[in-house]
Amino acid sequence: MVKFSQAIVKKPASSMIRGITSQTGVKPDYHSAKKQHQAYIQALKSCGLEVTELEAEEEYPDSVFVEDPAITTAKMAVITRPGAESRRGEVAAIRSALEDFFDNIAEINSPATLDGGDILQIENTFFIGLSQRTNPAGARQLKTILEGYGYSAVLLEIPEDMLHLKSGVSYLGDKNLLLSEKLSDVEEFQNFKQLIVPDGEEYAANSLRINDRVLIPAGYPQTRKMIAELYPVITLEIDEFSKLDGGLSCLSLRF
Ligand code: CIR
Repeated sequence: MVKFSQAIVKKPASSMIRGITSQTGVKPDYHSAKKQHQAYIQALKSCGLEVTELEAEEEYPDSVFVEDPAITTAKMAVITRPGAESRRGEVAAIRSALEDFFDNIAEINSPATLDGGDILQIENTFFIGLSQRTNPAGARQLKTILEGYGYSAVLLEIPEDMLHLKSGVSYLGDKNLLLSEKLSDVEEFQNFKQLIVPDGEEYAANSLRINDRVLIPAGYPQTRKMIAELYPVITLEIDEFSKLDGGLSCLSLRF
């Protein structure tokens, strides 16, 4: 399992109440989101990470989801071109933050689009989800970049009702793949031990292994039990971010 020592997060902006969401009639509460975000940072620290906390960017309501404008690996970082137009400008602040840590920074260029939420790293292989946000040109550009650094990359179609690949699957390490039933038939996922999240707990498929622990969202007891049999877990309240279709992985870049 890849070991992490650093994380980058960004404070939620009060404009997050206007963030993109597929859900009707829900709006996050900014004050509660700030508390949940602080607890998230504490959890990252308890996993041994040094956390760089970027200032909020009011101009970009979804900018708390720092996973989407970049991809970080042990060898280099990639600045993406987010699929949602309202999020394209998020890359500038992320780039300058990453320059403090990475000598090699590549970028995805127009007409390609790609969101970091579609990228699942399993050891030296990167699975790239083709989604509403990541187009084939984006996936191909990333594949070429990654192969240039000795990684392999595999492109996958994801179901239309899934925002990102990682909305439906997380790698827990030791060949354990936590995933939604909807992704269980994917050919490339057959060589893993599949832990399928039960009906009604699909959101918990976005859990996050960091070093020795697994962060999981609160409110999904069956998934929690399944994971707790394998790893120490940290349960986090994250519902203000789930109202914007975001999960635990979306809130940080880890490397
Ligand atoms: C969006 O629709 O772009 C945000 N509201 C949520 C992004 C979640 N990010 C992720 O899954 N990596």
